[in-house]
Amino acid sequence: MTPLPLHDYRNIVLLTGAGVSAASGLGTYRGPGGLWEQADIARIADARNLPGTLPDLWRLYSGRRQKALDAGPNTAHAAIANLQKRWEQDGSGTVTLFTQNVDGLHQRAGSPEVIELHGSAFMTRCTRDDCSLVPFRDESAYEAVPACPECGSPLRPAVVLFGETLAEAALERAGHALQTCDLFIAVGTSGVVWPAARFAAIASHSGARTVLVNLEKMNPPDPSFDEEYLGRAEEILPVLLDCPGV
Ligand code: BJW
Ligand code: ZN
Repeated sequence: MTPLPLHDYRNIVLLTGAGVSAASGLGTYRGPGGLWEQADIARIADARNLPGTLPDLWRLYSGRRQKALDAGPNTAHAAIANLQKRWEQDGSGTVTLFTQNVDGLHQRAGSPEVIELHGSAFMTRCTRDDCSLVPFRDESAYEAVPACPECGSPLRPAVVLFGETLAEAALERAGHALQTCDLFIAVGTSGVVWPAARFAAIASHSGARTVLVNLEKMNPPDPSFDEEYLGRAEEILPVLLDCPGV
């Protein structure tokens, strides 16, 4: 395997999923041992079951906060951060990083900008959409559903559940970045969750070279990818992104 000819490209877009954090000890969602295998998780992850699922949602996220805090970024996160910083310094073009992960590990690896499509496990917000409470950074583990200090409604983790729309700003950023990129790299994602599942198709339609780095082939296959590197992101990315020392 040789590094990608990164200097041939001006605008690079990266999309990451749970597979980039696998080497940090955080489980993926799907596949053997994945979070999805746990009983009831599909019900908890669906916004249509709120507010009844809030106690379970907090139990789940209190545990996931602790696991993510105990974990550290791996060489996949480091290689991406390294690329972003190199590009920032020499003005070669743009590198825009979108992640579906909520674990904060890209930030802890030093990525200067991370667009969190599915929110953050470390942000808490009010369940009442018109409440004045500003979502806040929160590492707490809760044993009972906490109440909003502004309006008394229940609080919830600021993550995007099934049936909820992604933040408008993130979607706009994605629309622009995907239409103007000339290299698109998806890493560690099963590619089944929308709207991120469509990113490769949009980038390909815009004329970008599209690359998948994943442990296994997508199922069903996504014909939008020009090439695939099958294996561990933490081993492949330092080579592909040409930062072997990370
Ligand atoms: C490695 C590795 C290593 C391992 N190296 N690789 C029908 C058709 C189309 C769309 C829909 C539909 N019905 C409903 C929808 C919409 C729905 C959706 O997509 N559903 C599909 C499942 C069908 N999407 C939504 O609801 C989204 N909102 C939306 O679309 O709004 C508009 C709308 C609303 C309503 C109806 C229609 C439209 C919101 C999606 C929110 C997703 N939220 C979650 C978190 C839930 C809470 C929680 O538990 O945290 O986000 S779900 C979960 O999946 C999480 C992830 O970010 C997301 C993506 O998973 P990811 O990252 O791809 O992980 P995995 O585990 O799936 O894959 C990991 C991969 O890594 C594997 O392939 C491994 O092989 C690999 N790997 N180790 C490299 N070392
Ligand atoms: Zn409130």
